[in-house]
Order: sequence, then structure tokens, then C-alpha cells
Amino acid sequence: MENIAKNIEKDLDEVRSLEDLERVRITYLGRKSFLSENLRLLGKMTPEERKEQGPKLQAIKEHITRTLDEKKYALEQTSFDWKKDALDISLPGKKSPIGHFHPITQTIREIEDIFISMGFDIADGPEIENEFYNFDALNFPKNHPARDMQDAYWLSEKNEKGEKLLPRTHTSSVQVRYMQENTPPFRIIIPGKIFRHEPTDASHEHTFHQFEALVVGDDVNVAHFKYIAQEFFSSFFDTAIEIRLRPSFFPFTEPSFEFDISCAVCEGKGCSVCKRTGWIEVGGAGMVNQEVFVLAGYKENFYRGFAWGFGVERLAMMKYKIDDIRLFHSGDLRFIRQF
Ligand code: FA5
Repeated sequence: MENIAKNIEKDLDEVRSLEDLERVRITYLGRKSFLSENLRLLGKMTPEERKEQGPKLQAIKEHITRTLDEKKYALEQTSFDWKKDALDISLPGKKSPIGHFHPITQTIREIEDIFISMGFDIADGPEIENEFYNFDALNFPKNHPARDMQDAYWLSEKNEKGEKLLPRTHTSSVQVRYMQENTPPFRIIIPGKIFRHEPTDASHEHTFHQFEALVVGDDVNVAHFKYIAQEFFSSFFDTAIEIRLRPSFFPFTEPSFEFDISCAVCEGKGCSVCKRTGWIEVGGAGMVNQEVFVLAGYKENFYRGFAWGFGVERLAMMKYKIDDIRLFHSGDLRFIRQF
């Protein structure tokens, strides 16, 4: 058996091609090879003989395999066929498709950039929220019809504290979470995905995005709110935008407003997007209700602040002239590739 190791060296010296090498492999490792016959005999040996012969045969097998591999590698290095294997650098290249951000992600990033330039921080919170932060902490009375303003998908499981859970119905759920961790003055926006149990149409989705703003300090008033909103919209649409506030109701703001902007598509003249009114409702807003400050752990009547919640899809639709909100989640690449 020890001669095998010597003989293979001699045979390999004469190998010039991968075909020659295959012949040598069959001679030394093939089914009819001397080694294979001896390995088969192992089964007939006594346990003592097997204990002695087994490792020896195994070592020889490993030696042959390694020697053949080394020879194969050496042959491959020297047998490069320039005609067949060379790269033709004059051929046109193959283009790898490169992805890009979804139009909603792009819009959120644009919104964030504008607010960062005005000294705002970006905050966020969980998409699956407990009842406290989505409703109670925002002064929604228990069993009050105000809770129906935003129909929720309640989860069947509760959390470890036994609290009811829901996919948040608005980004306002992050307000008290943030206030519990931070002391005014601060100005933040909270962009995020929200969920509502409601039928869809060209301007309503069940899953969409809002961005909340929350500005709290000693002397924050409605004029600050109007100014910042006007600056934001004019910058976002890159044209002078007018804003209009209408009285409304939210349990977490007092006073509360419905917030309209002049239609950026027709510049307020009236078109199909603004239903010929020249105005588009983009969100709700108001001065933070003192009850909310108290629920967040602040002293009553100590701070003043404003908050708003605007729909991201509605703004993207106006900016990019999209007439159906359902296109965003359609997964239709013909739509997505236009951004
Ligand atoms: C709210 O969600 C309040 N949390 C807003 C708020 C925040 C008020 C802070 C006061 C202070 P509302 O349900 O109206 O309010 O939603 C706000 C905006 O989200 C709407 O004006 C609209 O732009 C967008 N929106 C609401 N429902 C849908 C929907 N189904 N599909 C797409 N956008 C929607």
C-alpha cells in the first residue's frame, strides 16, 4: 500500500491534461482500484485487524485525494485557453436593475428635510399601540363617540399588562409617549404609518401615513402654528400656498381646527382635485389641550403648544398629480417606476 503513494507521484508527472488526470484518478480511486478492493476487505477482517488497517487505508485515501486536487489546480492554472475563456471587453455590458425608494418614502424624506431645516427633531413610536396612548392619553373619554371618529382594528391579544392593543389610528399616539420622556421646549415631527377600519376609495385608504407636528414651550400660539405650516407648504410645493383654518373638534386640542391649503394643482382656481373649491383639506390641528399635558405628567397651564396631523398620501397626490390613493399600495411597477 505504501508504494501507492510513490507510484502516483510518478504517474502524475506524465499527466498533461484534465483527461489524463481523470485516468489516474480512476486507477487509484476507482471502484476497481487496489485501494477500493482493500477498503472492501475491511468488512471481512477481525475487529483487531480492522483497527490496525482502517486508519492506514484512510490516510492513504486522503493522501491520494489531496495529491490529485493539487494537480488539478495546477493544471487549471496553466491550461487557460485565451481564445475560449478570455473576456471580450468590446461587448456591451449587462445593466443591473437598480431600485429606488417608494414615492411615499421619498415624500416623507422631503418633509423631514424641510422640518429639520426649521430646527425640528424627528420622533417615532410603535405601530402597534396600546389603548392608553392611542386614546386615553389624548383625552378621549371612555365609551365616548369620539373614539368612533377613527375606526380601529383591535387585536384579539392583549399585552403582558392586560392592555388592549390596536394598530395605531393616528400618529397623535406618539405625543404623550414623547412628552413623558422629554421636557419642553421642543419641536418635533412624527412621520409614520397608521391604520383605519374604513372602506377605500380614490382618496381614502385603510393603511396610510401621517406626519404629526408637536411644538411645546412657554409661549407657543396659533400664529406660530400658522407661520410654520405656511412655510412648510410653500417649501414643499415650491410655490406660495395659502392656508385656511376652520373650527373643528378633537379631544386632544382646544381650540381645534380643520386645516385646508389652497389647491397646488390649479393654484386655487378650482379643478377636479379640489372638487372645484380651490381648497384641499390636508389635516387636523389645534392648541394642545391642557388635559393632555396633565396626562403626560406636566403641570396644568404651565406650557402651551400646538399639534397637527397631516396626511402624507394626500400631499404626495397633490405634488405628483396622482388621482387615486390606492395606487401607492397597488404594487404596480408601472406606477412606482415613474418616481
Ligand atoms: C387625525 O388623525 C388627528 N390625529 C389629527 C390631529 C393631530 C388633530 C393633532 C389635532 C392635533 P383626521 O382623522 O382628520 O385627524 O386625519 C388627519 C388627516 O389624515 C386628514 O386630514 C387626511 O389628510 C388624512 N386622512 C384621514 N383619513 C384618511 C384616509 N382614510 N386615507 C388617506 N388619508 C386620510
